[in-house]
Amino acid sequence: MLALAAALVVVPVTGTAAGATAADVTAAGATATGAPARGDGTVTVRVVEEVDADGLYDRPAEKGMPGVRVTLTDDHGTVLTRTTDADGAASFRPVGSPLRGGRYRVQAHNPDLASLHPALAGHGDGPDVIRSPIGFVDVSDARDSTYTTGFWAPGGQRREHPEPGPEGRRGAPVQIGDRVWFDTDGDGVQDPSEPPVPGVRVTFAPTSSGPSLTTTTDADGEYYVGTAQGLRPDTTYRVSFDHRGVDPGGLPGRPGAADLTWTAREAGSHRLIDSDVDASGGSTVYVGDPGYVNHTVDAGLTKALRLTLAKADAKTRRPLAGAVLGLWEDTNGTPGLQRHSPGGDRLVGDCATSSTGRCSFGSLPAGTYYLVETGVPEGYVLPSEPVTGPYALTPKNASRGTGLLVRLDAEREKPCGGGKKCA
Ligand SMILES: [Ca+2]
Ligand SMILES: [Ca+2]
Ligand SMILES: [Ca+2]
Ligand SMILES: [Ca+2]
Repeated sequence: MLALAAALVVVPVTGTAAGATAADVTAAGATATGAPARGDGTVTVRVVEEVDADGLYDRPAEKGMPGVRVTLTDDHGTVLTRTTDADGAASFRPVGSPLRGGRYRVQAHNPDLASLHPALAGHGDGPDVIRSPIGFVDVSDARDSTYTTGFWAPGGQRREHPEPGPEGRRGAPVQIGDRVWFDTDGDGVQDPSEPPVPGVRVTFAPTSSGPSLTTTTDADGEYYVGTAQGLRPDTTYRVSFDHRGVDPGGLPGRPGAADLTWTAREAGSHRLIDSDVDASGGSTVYVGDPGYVNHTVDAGLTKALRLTLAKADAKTRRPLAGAVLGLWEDTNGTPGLQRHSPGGDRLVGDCATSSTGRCSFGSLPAGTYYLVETGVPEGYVLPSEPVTGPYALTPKNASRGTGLLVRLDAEREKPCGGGKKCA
């Protein structure tokens, strides 16, 4: 039965990826010069039961956790699943599997949500440093990678002589993390090949009173703030991310520093791999009881998008100045534009066309937008349906030059009988 449990399980998500064979992988890996690429190395995931909450796997006192489900996911959403062995280890060899790309997302799934928390993450890169239950590995070019993660029971409820309840947990440390990344495709999700962003300042300011705590994301884009840094349990913090110290030169597409913006918030259904910050890089986080560990507070940077509107006279095609439009972002999860408040979509702002007939909205995250005409120049009429859209903005269609260009026509007022204007 153990052999069966540890067997490779392929969960097909896309037909092409799941249908691929070892031969396909080899063919795709061949380089233009004919020299074969070296393929992926091995990913080893170790899952340990933390005891002393120091962020390190301390053998032999701390044991590996057998029977934990571990998954490896590629950019296409193809997933390989394994179960940890008696030592708490699971090993993946992506070569010959449907996985593609060399950079993968690792997840160890909590086997006992009722009593286990993610273990506190340690700092640094050593193989015995415990990291978040979800993370990222690069095994391209035959690099091997060992990823150590774990779980713990604050207060030792699962140990031989437990001190259950608040007494046992008093003084247990707390920790919040964990990642800033570059959302290349602007979808708000941490895809396996999207790179981390080091150098982002993260500040925790209590909403009541007390000092602020500041840290900076490391080479893996990760940050952790915990008891050792002064984080307090049962406290609400305003968390702000500041990307002004980031060198954007190494990011995909080499965006200018002014082109960086925060990506869509709370996209998808998976809090461990979404972005949690609003347009200004802020989020509110409640730190719970002693022992509380939350590694889901992430922030995605992306290249700012632009929408440009070009307004012209319907008949003469001449650019028209003085038209006023509002831009709305579809943020409420309900298809279509809802302008009521509360619960409606978000008004981004207004713009008025200049003598070129154009006006632009910049610094936009990827998403779905609507335009609403609210004013027309003298001699023109508002259209009977002032809302146009939806316009889907993506890094592909809206990151260069004018961004997504929307052309709208304006109709002149119809003269009433006898060549006079209607009253
Ligand atoms: Ca430890
Ligand atoms: Ca993404
Ligand atoms: Ca998150
Ligand atoms: Ca909506």
